[in-house]
Amino acid sequence: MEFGDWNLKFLIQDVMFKKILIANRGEIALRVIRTCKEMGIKTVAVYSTVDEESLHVKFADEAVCIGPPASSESYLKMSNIISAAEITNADAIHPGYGFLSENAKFSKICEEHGIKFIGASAEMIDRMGDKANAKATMKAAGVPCVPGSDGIIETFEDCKRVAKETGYPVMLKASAGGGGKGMRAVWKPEDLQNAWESARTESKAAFGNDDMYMEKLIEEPRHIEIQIVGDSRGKACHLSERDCSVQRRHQKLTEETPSPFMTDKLREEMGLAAVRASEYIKYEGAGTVEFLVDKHRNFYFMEMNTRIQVEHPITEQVIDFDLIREQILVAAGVPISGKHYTPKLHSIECRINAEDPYNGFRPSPGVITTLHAPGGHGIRLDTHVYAGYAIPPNYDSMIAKLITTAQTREEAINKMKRALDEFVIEGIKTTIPFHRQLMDHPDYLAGNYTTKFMEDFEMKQDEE
Ligand code: MV4
Repeated sequence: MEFGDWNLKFLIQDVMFKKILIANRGEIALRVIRTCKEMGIKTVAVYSTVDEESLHVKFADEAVCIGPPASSESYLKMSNIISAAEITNADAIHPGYGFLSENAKFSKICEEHGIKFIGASAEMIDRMGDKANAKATMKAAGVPCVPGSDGIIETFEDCKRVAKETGYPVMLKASAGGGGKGMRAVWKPEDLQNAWESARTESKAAFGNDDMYMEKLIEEPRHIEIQIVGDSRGKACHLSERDCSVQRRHQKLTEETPSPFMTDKLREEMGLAAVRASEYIKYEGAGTVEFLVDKHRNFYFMEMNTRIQVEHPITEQVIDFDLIREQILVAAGVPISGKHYTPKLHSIECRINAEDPYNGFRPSPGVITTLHAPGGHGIRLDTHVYAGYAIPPNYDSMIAKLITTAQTREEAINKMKRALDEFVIEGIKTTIPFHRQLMDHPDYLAGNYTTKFMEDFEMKQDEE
C-alpha cells in the first residue's frame, strides 16, 4: 500500500461508503453482505415477492421489496432499484454478477443519481461489450488476438474473402454476443453462407444487433481467464488464472486454480498481457480477461468481463484475498497495492445446481427438505439455501458453490470427493452426483481436459 496503514485506515474511513444496496439475490448477495458487515458498512437487500424468505433478506440491515418474481419486473427493474436506494439513502450499489452487473444504462443512471456503481463505467461496459471493438482495442494494446477479420464484416462477399484469407476452419462470432450465442464454426466454404445467415439471425433475435466478425478457429481450446483489479489511477494488478474449460452448453460447471495446463512462463505472459490490457483502457475495478489457449500453449484474447464472476472464490482461496472488499475499496478511490499474485495453494469450485444430471441436467426446483452441509479444513460453501427453503423456478438454477482448497491438486480433489459425499440435499435433484463422478474421471484427474471435455462425458447410472 502507498500510505502507511495508519493513514490509510483514516483515509478509508473518510471516503468509505456508509450504506451499500446489493442489487442481486442468492449466494452472491449474501457474499457481498458478508464483506460489507466486516467493513462496517450498512447493507440494503432488494427482493422480489418470491424471495421474501431468502437469506440475503434476513442478513441485510434493511430490505426493500422491488416487485413480483419475474426478473424483468424486479431484479432488472432499474427504476425500482434506484427508488430503493433513494428511500434507504444508500450511497453505493453493488450489482453482483448477471442481472444489471454489465448494463451500461444502469451504470449511467446510478452515476446520474449520485449513487456509486461498484462496477465498470457505462463507457467501459459498452466498450468491452462490443466484442469486435474490444478485440481491436486489445490488439492496439499489444495483447495476442486470434487472427481473422479486421473488425465487423459488412457483406457476405467480405465474409467469403476474409474466410479465404484466414483459412478454414473459421469461427463466425456476433459482436454483441458472448457465451456462445450467434457463434458458428465453419469447416468448409460451402457451409459459410448458411452459417453467416443463421448466426446473424440468431444474434439479431438475441441482441437486436447482427454485427459479425470472424476468427481462425482454435481447435479444442482451453478457457483460461486472468483476474485483474484496476484502480482510479489507472494502475492494474493480476491475481493469477482460473481454468474454466469444463462447460456444458457454455455454462461453467467447475473451475480450478492453478490451471493444470499452466506453466510459470505461460502464467507470467498471460498475467502481463491482462495487466497491459487493463492499464491500456484504464480499467477500474475487478475484471476478468478471458483467453483461449491452444494445445501449443499459444494464448489469445477472447473477451473481457467487467463484473465480479461466479468463480471468484477459488482465486480468493489461493492468494488469501477478499475480492469484494477490493471492489469496494477501489470504488471508494483507494489505490491498490499493485503487486501481482501467484497461487500458493490449489482450489477447485463445483457449482451445485438444482438440476437432474441423470435427465439432461433439466431444472429441478422445489423445497429442500433435508440439507447437511460439508465442513472441515479447506472446505468453503457459498450458498443461500437451507432446509425448508423453496427454490423458485424464476431464476438460474445455481444453489451453492462448493470450494475446496489444499496444498496440491490431488489433495484438493480428494477433499472435494469427501465433501461431495458428505453433502446431503433432499427434496430436489442436484448436480452433486455429476461432480462426484467428474472427480473420478481419468482425464479430469490427469488435468487433461479442454472445452470439448463435456461433449464426451456420460453419467454412469445411479447405483440405487
Ligand atoms: C472460440 C473458439 C474457438 N476458436 N473462438 C465460446 C463462447 C465465447 N466465449 C467464445 N467461445 C469460443 N470461441 C475461436 N476463434 C471456441 C469457443 C468455445 C468455447 C470457449 C470457451 C469455453 C467454452 C467454449 C465452448 C465452445 C466454444
